[in-house]
Amino acid sequence: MLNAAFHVSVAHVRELPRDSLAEVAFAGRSNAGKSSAINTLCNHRRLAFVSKLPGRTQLLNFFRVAEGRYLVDLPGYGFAKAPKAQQMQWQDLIGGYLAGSSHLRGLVLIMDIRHPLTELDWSLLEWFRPSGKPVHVLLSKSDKLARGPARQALDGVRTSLREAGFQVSVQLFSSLKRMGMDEAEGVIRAWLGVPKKNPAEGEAAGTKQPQPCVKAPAQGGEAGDEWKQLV
Ligand SMILES: Nc1nc2c(ncn2[C@@H]2O[C@H](COP(=O)(O)OP(=O)(O)OP(=O)(O)O)[C@@H](O)[C@H]2O)c(=O)[nH]1
Ligand SMILES: [Mg+2]
Repeated sequence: MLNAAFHVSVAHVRELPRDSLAEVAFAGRSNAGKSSAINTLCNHRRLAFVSKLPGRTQLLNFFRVAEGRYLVDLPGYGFAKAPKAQQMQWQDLIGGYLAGSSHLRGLVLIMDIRHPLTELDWSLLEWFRPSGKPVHVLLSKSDKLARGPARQALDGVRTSLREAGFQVSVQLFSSLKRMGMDEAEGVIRAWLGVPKKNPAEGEAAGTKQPQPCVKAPAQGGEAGDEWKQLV
């Protein structure tokens, strides 16, 4: 289990935490279970906002795991019902962050096990590949499939990624059943450089109350421009 506290919500890449040393981002289609995975890995019911309705996470939400070490909950992509302008803005924000953050150590890509490797997932993987940063896939909602079909889906995704030339690790995960926790936590800790028995964790978790959500400034179309400046 990771100990984390909410740190800040960010609407523009220029507002990223200044003390950051290492970040692990959670990306994936809208409703895939990103926020749920963060809550589960941090053993917290409402750290990140979860919703039955897609498009719930609209900002970059930073959760502090240790001094200068963050998990980043990204807005989901592919939420067709969102207005076009908003979709573009989210893409700019996600793309700007993923391309521009020098502290990003790795990407956790969440895919619903029943709908893995959609076109948008492939686009993200292709787009992120030149960064050379590692990707770890969580096949979420694995509780929705019986053991055999889940295993088949896992093998299928691994094979497809390998055949496409991606060196990406893949695992089964369920927030509902708390399945796959240790493996995911191990990957994230290694990327963040936060070993399991880290004395700094006590400070990050228990003693400090999560801060209230920082009100985001009115969102314009500037995130894309910020990205261009950064890349
Ligand atoms: N059965 C099952 N449902 C899950 C699991 N993880 C998430 N869900 C459900 O899926 C829905 C979406 O979960 P979220 O965690 O909000 O998804 P998200 O990827 O953060 O969504 P956006 O912020 O909209 O991009 C919610 O109704 C969750 O309860 C899981 O492991 N098993
Ligand atoms: Mg979310």
